[in-house]
Amino acid sequence: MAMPSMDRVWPGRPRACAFVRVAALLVVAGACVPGAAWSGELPPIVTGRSPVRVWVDQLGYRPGSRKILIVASHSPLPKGELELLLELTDAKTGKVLWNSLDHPDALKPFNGGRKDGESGEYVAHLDLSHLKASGRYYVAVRQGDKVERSCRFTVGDDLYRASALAAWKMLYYNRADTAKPEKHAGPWHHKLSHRGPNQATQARVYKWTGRPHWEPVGSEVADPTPRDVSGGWWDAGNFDKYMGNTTICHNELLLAIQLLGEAAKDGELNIPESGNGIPDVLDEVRYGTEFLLRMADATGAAFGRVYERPACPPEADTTPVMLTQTASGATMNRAAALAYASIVWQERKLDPAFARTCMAASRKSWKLLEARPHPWPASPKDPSKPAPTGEWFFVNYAECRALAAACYFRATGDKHTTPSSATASRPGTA
Ligand SMILES: [Ca+2]
Repeated sequence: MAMPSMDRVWPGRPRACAFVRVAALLVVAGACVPGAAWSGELPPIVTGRSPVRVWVDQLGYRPGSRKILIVASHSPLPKGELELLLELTDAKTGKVLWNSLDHPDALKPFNGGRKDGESGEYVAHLDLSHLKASGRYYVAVRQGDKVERSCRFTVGDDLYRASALAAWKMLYYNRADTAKPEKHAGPWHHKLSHRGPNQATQARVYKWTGRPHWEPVGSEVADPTPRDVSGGWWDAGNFDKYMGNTTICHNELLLAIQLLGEAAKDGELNIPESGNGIPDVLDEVRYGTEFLLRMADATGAAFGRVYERPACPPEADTTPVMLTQTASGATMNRAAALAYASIVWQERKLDPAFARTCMAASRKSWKLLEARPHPWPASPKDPSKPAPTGEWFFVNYAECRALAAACYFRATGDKHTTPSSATASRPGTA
């Protein structure tokens, strides 16, 4: 660490004499003098009501990356060390490694020191890019005898790994219609849900009453055929399973898997499929893929939404699971998603039979759409547009059609599997 520079001052502030600066340091440093015993107690963390807040990237910073922390206040930020001292502190030892008194240029006022129009705060950037040693740190904020601290943050090479795996594991927590044992789900464990009579394995199409997309589809059964639409991921706090949301998430996860390549490993997520020799991220996506396989009738026409009533714990709900009617938008979304899944499984060479199953289901939906061109059901007011069926939204039809066609071409190399000029000219198609 560089020695304190005594000839540098805060921007715009007259040069202070060395005595004043040293005295100020001793005053504001309070009990945190070098050599003082570390009690292990951390200062209280800043809140939105703290006079001066320091916000950090809680994911952390790589050793070689820029490290810009945000200093914010509802009042103009103090410009003198007599009023404010920021101390970079080792969170494990309590040792102060660096302070703003010695490095006043590290704090750069934002917007010329004027109030920031968007946040409504006075803001400055604290540049700690010099900090390259891996470890755990915080920034103490000292004003007079008051001391608070930022959230702790990490500097390290692999700091994004834990957060990335946590993001993937979120999908497991959102799995629908299954039990989640404590060994996989921790405090969010629960028993088998939505598997009773008329639930996920016996769902029926209901007549949509026009209610919002997070509410029950309706009260009147439109088609009494029981259908297994179990699996997939609940959308959020509501337990709907939307074709649009599922497929866009599913497809982006497949892209992530392609980009990860060999970096994706088995046993990374602590899920039921950990240890089966298949990368856990691919196992997780398959939970969605298998749901999409179920989300169609015998003709390949896909349903737009599954409604499951939310409950806590999930198994407490015993009410019927409801489907919206089949729609061309859902059908193309499904065709594209299954085609893409087939390609990724072919690339991995881990389950050729599953790859073929996905491709066959996709092509069936595609051929249905060739025979029954989009959109259906059509809007009574404008037959060129689809009628809403309570599904919420679908992924762009033309984009999905292009994705499906690209996957067919990738799989076969046959240009005749790509869209014909006749279908391409139809309304709503690419
Ligand atoms: Ca696995």
